Amino acid sequence: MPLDAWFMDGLEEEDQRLPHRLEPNQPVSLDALRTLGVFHWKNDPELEKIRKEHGYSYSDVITIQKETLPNYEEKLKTFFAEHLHLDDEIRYIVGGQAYFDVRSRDDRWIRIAMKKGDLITLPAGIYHRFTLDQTNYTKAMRLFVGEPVWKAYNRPADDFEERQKYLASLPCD
Ligand code: KMT
Ligand code: NI
Repeated sequence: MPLDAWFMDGLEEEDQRLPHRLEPNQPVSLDALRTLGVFHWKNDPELEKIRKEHGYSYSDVITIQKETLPNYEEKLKTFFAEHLHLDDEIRYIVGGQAYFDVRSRDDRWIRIAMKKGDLITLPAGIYHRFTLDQTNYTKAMRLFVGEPVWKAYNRPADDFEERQKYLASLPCD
C-alpha cells in the first residue's frame, strides 16, 4: 500500500488513537495530499539524499511512549491540539507508527497513517495535529532547515503571513 490516508468520521473525541474511518472508507490519494502541499515518501531508502536536496541540516529523534517521554500526557495533548507552524514540519518515522491529521480544502480532517520508513512534510501554515495510534509507540526523527523552531500556534492563527501565503498557494477549485 503506497499510502493510507482517509477522511475522518469526526468522532475522534471518543478515542483519538482509533482510525476513525468513514464507512465506506473515503481514501485520500497522494496527489490530493500534494495539492495541499503535503509530501509523503514511503520506505524511501534515500533519506540522506532528500536531506541534502532540501537542506534539512538539523535532526533529532523523539521517542513517544509513556515510559520514557517526560510530560507524556501533556505533550500528547499539545500535539493533538489543532495548530500550525511558521516553518515546514518534517518527520521521518524511525520505528513504530502514528497518525498525522491535516485539514482539507473544505476543512475536513484527513488522517495519514505513518509507519516505519515514512517521511512526511507539512507546509508552514497548514492546520494539523498528531496522535499515537493504538500501539502507543513511535520513534520519529524531526528534521529542520537550520536552527529548529518548535513553536506551535493553535487555531485560530489566521493572521500570520505564513497562513495567508499557504492559503494563496492552494490551487483554485
Ligand atoms: C507537531 O508539531 O505536530 C509535532 O511535533 C508532532 C510530534 S513529533 C512526531
Ligand atoms: Ni505540528
